[in-house]
Amino acid sequence: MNRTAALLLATLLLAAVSCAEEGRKAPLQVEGYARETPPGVEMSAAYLALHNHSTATRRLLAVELPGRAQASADLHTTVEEGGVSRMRPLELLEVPAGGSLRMAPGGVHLMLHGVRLRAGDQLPLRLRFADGQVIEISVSVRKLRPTADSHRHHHG
Ligand SMILES: [Cu+2]
Repeated sequence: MNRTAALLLATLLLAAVSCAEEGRKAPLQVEGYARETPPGVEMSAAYLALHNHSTATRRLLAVELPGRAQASADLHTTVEEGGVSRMRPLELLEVPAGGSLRMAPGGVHLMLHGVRLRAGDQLPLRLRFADGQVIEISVSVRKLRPTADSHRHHHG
C-alpha cells in the first residue's frame, strides 16, 4: 500500500469510529468530579465537562444537590485582578452548539457549600438548563492533591 492509500484508509477508519460514537451520544453529555473536603471544611468545588452534540446553544442556569437540603452549588469563574485571583458568580454558562465547555481549577467551577465529601463518594447533581431540560448526573469525589506540607504531616 502506498502512503496516500494508507493515509486515506486511516482517515476513513477515524471517520467510522467518530460516527459510531456520535450515534450513541446524548445531545448533551456531562461528566466531571468533585474535590473532597478537608476536615472541618464544608466547602468544595466540582468541575464538569459539558459536551453539546446538538445544533442549539445550551445554557446552564443552575445546579442543585439532590438529597442535601443544607447544600447549595453556585457557578463561579475565576478572574485575575492586580495579580490576585478572585471568584466571580456567573449568571449562566453557555455551551455552544457542537462545542464543549470544560471547567477547571483556576477557571470556571461549581462552588459547593454545605457539603462534606470523602474521596470515593458519589455526588449526585441536577443541572437545570434555560430550555427547561434537566440532567441528573453523579460525579465521583476525588482526593485533594497532596501538597508538600500535607506530606510532611501525614500520619498514615
Ligand atoms: Cu468559587
